Amino acid sequence: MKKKLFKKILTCRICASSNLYDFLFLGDLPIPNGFVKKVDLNKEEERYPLVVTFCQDCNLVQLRYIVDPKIMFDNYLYIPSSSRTRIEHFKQMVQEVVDTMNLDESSFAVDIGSNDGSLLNCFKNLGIPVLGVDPAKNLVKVAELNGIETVCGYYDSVLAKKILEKHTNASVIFATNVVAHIGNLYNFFKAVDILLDKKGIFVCQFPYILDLIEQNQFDTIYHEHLSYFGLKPLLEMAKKLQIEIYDVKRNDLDGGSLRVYWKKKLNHSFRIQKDTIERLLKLEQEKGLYDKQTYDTFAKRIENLKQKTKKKLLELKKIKKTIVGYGAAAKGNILLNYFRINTKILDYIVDSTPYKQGLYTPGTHIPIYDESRIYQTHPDYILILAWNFKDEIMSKNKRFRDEGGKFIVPVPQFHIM
Ligand code: DWN
Repeated sequence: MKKKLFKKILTCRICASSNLYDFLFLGDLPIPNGFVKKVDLNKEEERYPLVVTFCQDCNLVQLRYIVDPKIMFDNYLYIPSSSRTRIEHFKQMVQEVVDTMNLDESSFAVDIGSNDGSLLNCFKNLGIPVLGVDPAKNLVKVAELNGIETVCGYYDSVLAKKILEKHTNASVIFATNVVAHIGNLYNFFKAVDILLDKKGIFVCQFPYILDLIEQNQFDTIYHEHLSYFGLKPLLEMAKKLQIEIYDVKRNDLDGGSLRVYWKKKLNHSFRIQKDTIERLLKLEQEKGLYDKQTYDTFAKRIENLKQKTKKKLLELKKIKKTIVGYGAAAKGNILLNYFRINTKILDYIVDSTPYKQGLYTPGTHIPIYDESRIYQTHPDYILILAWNFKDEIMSKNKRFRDEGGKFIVPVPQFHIM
């Protein structure tokens, strides 16, 4: 019998409550980074249910069905260095931490989910020793070629102890766009505590649920992201940990992210920013993040967005306009599958990631080319699937607009520019 590659959760990942309320079903979809080779186009792709549930006790929004991480992360095609905006963001984030912590050659920076080493490279350029941790074997090789020492594996207490056999405790640990991917949060945070120096800090950043809901960012909901965090459930979890949150900051990356700063509970060198934390909790409450009705309304808005977008794209096709996609992002693949957009609507997608070029999008089988193809075929419209980088994409393709082309941004609303 075929092994089951996903499991259903019955209780909340943070508070163990079974008081879960399912509010959104995006379909049985292939994994969002499961790009397909030409030779495999006729093979049936594995599909997994994408159901989102809301814990009515601690208010964590999370996926109902969990896909085996090995299927998603052992070989990974996404790299952060494909966007200048993201690299710039990393540089600023690292500089801020280096300055506030007075880090130098005697410090030690660790990045969990270090991918191709892009973030650690910012530390390395400042002469600060680094170590990456990532489960993707292909990307660990890339990082090592970039001169970033990287341990291949899923970060947990066992791995943290193994790292300590060879390295000192970390002055700073980063996890950007990682905690949402973690199934066993308690084990993960315990592992952070194990590796962290007693004066060190842990910085995690993830797309913020408040922005997700307000900006209709339904396409950032996919199998890789098991949790969609607000501050409240994180504070709930922190009660059971040896580390605690001392500050939080919102920023614009990925359509709106929350950066959370942690320290050991016994470390009194940082003041807990109580007012900032209280203010954000109040905002979450006011915006209805602790109320299941907010999520029901969101689900209805997404269904409307689907109908409206599909209608507008079909109208353009009816008058013989050519449309292509920009950015074979994971989120793009969710949008394409949920909206049922295939090669009848999009001729192709361009993407700057060399590993994605020559492949086809999961489920919808749209071919992926490098960005120069736009100027070979001159489409009428570009649908920006990587809408989080719309400014970067539009500014580097000024020529496309100058030549009469138009951009379509699908989120938060279908919008032609
Ligand atoms: O957490 C996650 C985030 C950070 O990255 C993941 N689980 C997976 C991944 O999600 P994504 O694929 O939706 O990420 P991005 O960074 O929004 O993807 C942008 C895509 O667009 C990349 O494939 C690169 C591409 N791109 C491009 O072709 N030209 C991007 C820019 C800015 C460009 O100019």
